[in-house]
Amino acid sequence: MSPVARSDVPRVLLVDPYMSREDPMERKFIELYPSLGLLTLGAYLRGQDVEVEMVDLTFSHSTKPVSDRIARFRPDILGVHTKTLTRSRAIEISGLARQGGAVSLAGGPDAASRTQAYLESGFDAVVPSEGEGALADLARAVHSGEWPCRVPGVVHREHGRTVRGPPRPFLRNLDELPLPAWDLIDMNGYLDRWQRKTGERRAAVLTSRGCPFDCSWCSKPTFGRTFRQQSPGRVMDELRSLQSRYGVDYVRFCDDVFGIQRSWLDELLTLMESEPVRMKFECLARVDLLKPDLLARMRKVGLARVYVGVESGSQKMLDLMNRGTKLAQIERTAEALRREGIRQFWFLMLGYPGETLEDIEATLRLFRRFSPEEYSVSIAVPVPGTRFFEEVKGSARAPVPSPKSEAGRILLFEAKYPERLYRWEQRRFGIEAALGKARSKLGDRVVGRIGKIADRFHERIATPLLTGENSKDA
Ligand code: B12
Ligand code: SF4
Repeated sequence: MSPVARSDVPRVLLVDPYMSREDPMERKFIELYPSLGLLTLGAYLRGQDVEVEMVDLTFSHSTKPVSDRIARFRPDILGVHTKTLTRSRAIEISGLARQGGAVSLAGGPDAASRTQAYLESGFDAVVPSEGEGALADLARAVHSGEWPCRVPGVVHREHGRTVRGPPRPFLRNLDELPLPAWDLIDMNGYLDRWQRKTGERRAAVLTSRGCPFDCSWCSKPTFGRTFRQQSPGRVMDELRSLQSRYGVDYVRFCDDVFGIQRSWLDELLTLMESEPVRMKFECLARVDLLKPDLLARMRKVGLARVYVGVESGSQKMLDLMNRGTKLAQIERTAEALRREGIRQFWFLMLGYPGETLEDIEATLRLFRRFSPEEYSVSIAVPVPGTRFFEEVKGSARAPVPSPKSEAGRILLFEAKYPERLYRWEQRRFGIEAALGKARSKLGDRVVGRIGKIADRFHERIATPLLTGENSKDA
């Protein structure tokens, strides 16, 4: 593009290409939050004298808001957040940037995993890791006409070649990041929607970046196994600000794993106990970290729901996945959550290599025993960059991303059983959940009998039919 200065300061237009109406999971779980990555990038850029605007397509039906904004704002850079689910839309938007004379830049998890593919599909550059410093430097370079050039943390295409800028170290102190620039988007649109659905004004907060654990199927392309966290005091500032500016009364802590360091969590809980920010909250946590005494304390300051990565009811499978958790810890946590009256949302996975019908049965038994209020059972998705992907890539089945594959509803590799078996097993969890809910009305005996009939149908009819095998296990 031509290096014509359009204003005194660089201009960056950020775009979230996610459209909720295309996401099957969203329709099911009604979880909508704006991208904290983009809002933090926006706030950081403002602090660096970069003019920034954002188009959030979450509630849109087309990409027209992007072309309209390019025409009006005339950005130097159009920066797109990427997830696998939104890849084709992101590529479409890079074309709009080209037409508008802006440098198209991709960042976020999908572009980090498939940097080369993004460059070959039309993006001028990719930031495959932490974005703040890289984007600010790139904006200055483009605005002053130095582009294309090597910028630390940026990969770009030049004369058909891929050129990598020098590596850029991660930000050392997350407390130095400004509060997310919530005013860049229709924050009240999200909050009003939540209020209509739940009666609460819900917002997302992030207290850390990265995760030091090493589950074999987990993709962590941007921050890898690094881990940094904000101080508890900084977290309290963000909560107070959300409450006073937007009337937020419920927060989702979006960290990969909340409260990895016990001393940090104790300090945050002490602050929450002593200060008047009274909010309900939810988080995703690991069963090995959620000790019962901790849960009781968290409940008192507002913990309402916990997402638990249970994954499997078979210790063999947990070990194969390198989860680092024990069945006993899952049981202890599920019991403690129930005792404290905290809702539990279980993540479960089917089809991981090595899993037999016996292992699936063990997962179903565990599910039956605790009847979590909410759950999601996905068919394992091999994401590039993970050990799981490496293990099954020779038998990959559907490389094209689609909402269904992303949401773990179709089988993407040659697993032990046919896809139809896993789809049926997913339904069995649905039946089990419905029976769990009906227990209070129908009573234990009736529910137990229906459960037995369903089990018999599964064993004698469904399994042989769907696997083509007669024995219970292979
Ligand atoms: C919180 C969260 C959510 C929240 C909020 C989503 C949202 N609006 O962003 C909820 C629960 C709604 C959610 C939903 C989904 N999520 Co989610 N989610 C996360 C989680 C745990 C944290 C995201 C986050 O805030 N990170 C912290 C910020 C600071 O990091 P960041 O977003 O990556 O941004 C930094 C860099 O990547 C970079 N960057 C990002 N964008 C850009 C753009 C430019 C131009 C530049 C230069 C840099 C840049 O700079 C940022 C700051 O340093 C991540 C896991 C993770 N650790 O990232 C999964 C994750 C992003 N989600 C994932 C998925 C699959 C989904 C869903 C598609 C699930 C589904 N429905 O099937 C939906 C999509 C919904 C949506 N709105 O996009 C995957 C994406 C994998 C992939 N390759 O696509 C992840 C990586 C989890 C995983 N390991 O599988 N999610
Ligand atoms: S699944 Fe969760 S605990 Fe495991 S590595 Fe990924 S983010 Fe960390």
